[in-house]
Amino acid sequence: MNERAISPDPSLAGLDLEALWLPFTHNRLFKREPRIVTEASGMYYTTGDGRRILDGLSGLWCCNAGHRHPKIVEAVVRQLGRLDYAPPFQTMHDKGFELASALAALAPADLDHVFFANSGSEAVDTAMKIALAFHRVRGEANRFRFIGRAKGYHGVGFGGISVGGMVNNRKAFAPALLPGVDHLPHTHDLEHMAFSRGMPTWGAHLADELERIVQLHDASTIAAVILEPMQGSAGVIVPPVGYLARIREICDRHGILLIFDEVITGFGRLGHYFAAERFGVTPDLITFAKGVNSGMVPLGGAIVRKGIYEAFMQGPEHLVELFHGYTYSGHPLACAAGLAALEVYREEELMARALKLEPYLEAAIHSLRGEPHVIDVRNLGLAAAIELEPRPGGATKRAMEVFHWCFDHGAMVRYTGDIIAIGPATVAQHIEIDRIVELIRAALRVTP
Ligand code: PXG
Ligand code: PLP
Repeated sequence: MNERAISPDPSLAGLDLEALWLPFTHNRLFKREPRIVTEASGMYYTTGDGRRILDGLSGLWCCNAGHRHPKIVEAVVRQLGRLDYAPPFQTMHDKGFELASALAALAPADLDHVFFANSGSEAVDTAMKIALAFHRVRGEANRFRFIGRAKGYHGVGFGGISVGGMVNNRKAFAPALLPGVDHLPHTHDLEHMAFSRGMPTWGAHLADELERIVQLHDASTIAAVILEPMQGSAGVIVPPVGYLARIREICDRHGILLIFDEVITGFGRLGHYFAAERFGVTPDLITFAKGVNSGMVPLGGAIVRKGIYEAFMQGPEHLVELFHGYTYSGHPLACAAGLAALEVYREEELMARALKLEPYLEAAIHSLRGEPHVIDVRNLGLAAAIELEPRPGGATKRAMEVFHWCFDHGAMVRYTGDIIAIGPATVAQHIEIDRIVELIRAALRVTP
């Protein structure tokens, strides 16, 4: 065995860091300077050495009602006292049905059937498989292509990275990507939209690229378009006014399904249960995860239109209609947490609270315009990003240093490339938003 990394944090003395391979992390650098969280409550983490860290990212865009909301904790504990697990294949438990009904009631239009998975990545796999199988059961099996978008993030399954548009997530796996996938251009264009507040007014025409792609491949070969209504992972890229409606219109014209990947945009991030509602554009399938239960227990899934579900409910009744599912599809603890989270969102009016916080966050974050290195500030709902000029010869280093500085001084933010992103929980106070923004400002001023 090699020299082993040991935590320098005194309260975690002797904690061996070596065996764990961290996801999306520079492991060697991390293990030299670890950031280890041991507790959380509301808007704050506590580190192993007892420091309080203000959570500027709702976990990873998931703890939308804050950490360890007592009602959700209580529901999970109560569920654990009743039922730990029941197979979802050929049996099911009460909480799964209750949560599916609640989600169907919240989802727009006739999106009223829910298939459970455990993560956003599985939710995406599920939606893509439903889309393919849907066309097949209707006699259109030649519709096999998916259209994603540059800079898109749809998790890390082979389906998700194929339709995704993040180069680093794809290049090592190129030989195994799905065939027949094409990509729309992204809508990130600083020349035309830098420092936009909310939705940029430029860029709706970029949706017309879909028409060109359809003409290239022929509509009869295309199963679905999958998009994040607002791109989260790539650094909060907000859709231009009118863009999503045009995408919807082109899909309709050609019988192509539209999937909104709402893993980040759902459950309060944009002040609604679904971004579809905020943008007034109804997709055929919605993927969700993260905020559905405020990040408490892994849960994801796909919500589909009535007609999609019904297309499968043909043929002999003793046959399985869709050969897909997970051991933990709709785990009882995850569903109990989901039901409680939905109750918290409703009782505490957290969607309205998010909408009310939005202008405050917008003003605060745009006050960073003019600070060193800042080339763009953008925001929508409770999501915002600051894009930095990359350091010559050291792309991403500036943002990484800002991230580290903020953590060391008491706030968790996110960086991706040279972009700092924040996504506070719906329960954030003004003073907490101020604190996050002031720490970013201070970090920018000391970062070369
Ligand atoms: N779709 C979208 C739109 C996402 O944002 C996934 C799918 C995958 O979900 P899972 O649960 O499999 O991770 C995501 C996840 C970030 C960040 O900081 C974003 C995500 C995950 C981790 C970090 O940008 N999004
Ligand atoms: N691999 C093996 C060997 C399995 O038996 C199973 C499920 O039974 C899986 C993978 C899939 O696991 P999950 O259903 O948790 O996605």
